[in-house]
Amino acid sequence: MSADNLGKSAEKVLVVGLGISGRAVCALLRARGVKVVATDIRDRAAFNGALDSLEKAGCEFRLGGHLVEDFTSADRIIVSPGIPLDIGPLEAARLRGREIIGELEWAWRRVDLPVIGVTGTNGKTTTTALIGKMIELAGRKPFVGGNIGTPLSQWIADGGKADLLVLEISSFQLDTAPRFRPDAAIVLNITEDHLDRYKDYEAYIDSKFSIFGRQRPEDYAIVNGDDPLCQERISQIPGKVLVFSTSEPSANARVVGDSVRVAIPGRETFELDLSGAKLKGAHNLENIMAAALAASVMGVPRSSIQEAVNTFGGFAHRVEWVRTWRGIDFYDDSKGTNTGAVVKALEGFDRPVNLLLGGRDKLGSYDPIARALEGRGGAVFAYGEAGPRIYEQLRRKVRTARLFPDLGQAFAEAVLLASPGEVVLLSPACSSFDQYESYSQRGDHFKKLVAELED
Ligand code: UMA
Repeated sequence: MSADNLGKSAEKVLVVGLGISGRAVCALLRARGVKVVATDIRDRAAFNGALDSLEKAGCEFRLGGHLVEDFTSADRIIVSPGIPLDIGPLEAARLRGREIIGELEWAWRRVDLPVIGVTGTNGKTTTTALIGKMIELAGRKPFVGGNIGTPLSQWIADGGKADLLVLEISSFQLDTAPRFRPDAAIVLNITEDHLDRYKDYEAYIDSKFSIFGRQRPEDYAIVNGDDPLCQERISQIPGKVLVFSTSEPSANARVVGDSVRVAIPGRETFELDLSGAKLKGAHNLENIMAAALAASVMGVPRSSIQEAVNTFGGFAHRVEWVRTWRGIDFYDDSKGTNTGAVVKALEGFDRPVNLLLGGRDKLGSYDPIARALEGRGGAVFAYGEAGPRIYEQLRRKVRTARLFPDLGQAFAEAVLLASPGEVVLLSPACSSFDQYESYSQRGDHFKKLVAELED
C-alpha cells in the first residue's frame, strides 16, 4: 500500500510504449489533467485507431521512434513492461537523474488496498486466478489482473472498486518497481526464461526475488520449498516466510496423501481434500498450496479455499486437452513459453509425448526437455525461428527429432508418427512472435489443425 500524488498538473510525464499498459497510464493521467507525452517505436498506422480517444483527451504522441530530448526533459518517465531498460534514451534520462518507473509501480502508488503479488516462471496466471476465486467465494471483492488481463492502471482509470488486489507480476514489472511492497508475495518457482532480456540467469533470479525485497517483517513471503533456487535464498527474505512443499514435513503447506495440510503460525491448522480438485498435475499441486497459503493469511476461511479448489478448472492454452483422435490425445500448452513450463507439462504425462517445440528463441538451454522426455518416449518436432537451435541441441538426446519451417508442417508429421495411446503436445518453450501475434493465436491455430483432422 502506498500513497503518491498522481502527478501535479504542471508536471511533464513521458509514457514509453503504447501497448495496453501505456495506453491505460495515458488515459488515467489525462483524466486527472496531467500533461502527457507518449512515445512508441511503432507508427500511427500500426495502432488501428487505438490512439484516437487518447488524442481527443489531449495526449501528445511521438510515434515511429523515440526522441532523446523527450526523455531528458520529462519530470517523470513511466515505462511499459516490454521496453528494454537499456535503450539509449532511457540511459540518457537516467544520467540526468530522471525518475523511471514502470506501469505497475506507478499504478500501485495510487491505491490503498492490501495486495497479493504472484510471480514465478510458471503457474502465475493459474495461481493468481485461483486466489481470486477463493477470495470471491469468501464474499469479498478482489481485483485480479496485472500481467494478466487488465493492467492495474486500467482498472483505476475505469473507477474499479475492490477490497483486495491479486496481481500477477512479471519480472519485467518488478525491474521497474522500486517501492512495490505486497502484503503477501509468492514466488512459485524459478527456471530459465527471458534470457534474451537479462544479462544472465542470475539477473533473472534476482529480479523474481525482488518481489520480497521491500517487504516488512509483518508481510508474508510464500516460497516453493522444493525449488532449490528458492531454498537458497530464503534466509535473505525480510518478511514472514511460509513454505510450500510436496515432501518437506516442516513446510507450512504440504501434501499428505490426497490432501494438503496448511499450518500457519497463529492460525488454525486445516486440511484441504484434493480428491475433487479440478486442476490436475504436479505443477498444479504447487499452485494450489501457494494459493491456499496466500488466501489463508488474508483471512479467507477453509471452506471457501476448498470450494475454489473443487470448482476452478484453469485456462485455455495451459495443457488444455483438445481432442482424442484415433486414440491419440491432443493437448494445447501454447502458454508453455519456456523450458521450465514444458518440463512441467511433460511431467503430467505417463506415456509417450510427441512434442511440438519452436517459435521465437529465448536463448536458454533445451537440455531439460530432453531429460524430461527420457524414459517417457516420444519425439520432438522443432519449427519456427528457434527450430534449428532446438533441433541441434536435441537431435542426439531424444529418440526422434525432426525440423520444419512452421507449426503446420511440424503438426502434420507429428500426427503421422504418433501411435494410439500417445500424446501430441504443443508446448513450444518459445514465444510466439516469429509467426503469430500472441500465444493464444498460436494455440488457436493448433486447435484448428486438430479440429480439421478427418475422422
Ligand atoms: N515499444 C517501444 N519501444 C521499445 C520496445 C517496445 O515503444 O523499445 C512499444 C511497442 O511498439 C508496443 C509497446 O511498446 O507498442 C508494447 O509494450 P509492452 O510490451 O509492455 O506491451 P503491453 O501491451 O503494455 O503489455 C504489457 C505486458 N507485456 C510484456 O511484458 C512484454 C503484458 O504481458 C501485460 O499483460 C500487460 O503489459 C499488462 O500488464 C504479456 C507478457 O508476455 C502477457 N508478459 C511476459 C510473460 O508473462 O512472460 C512478461
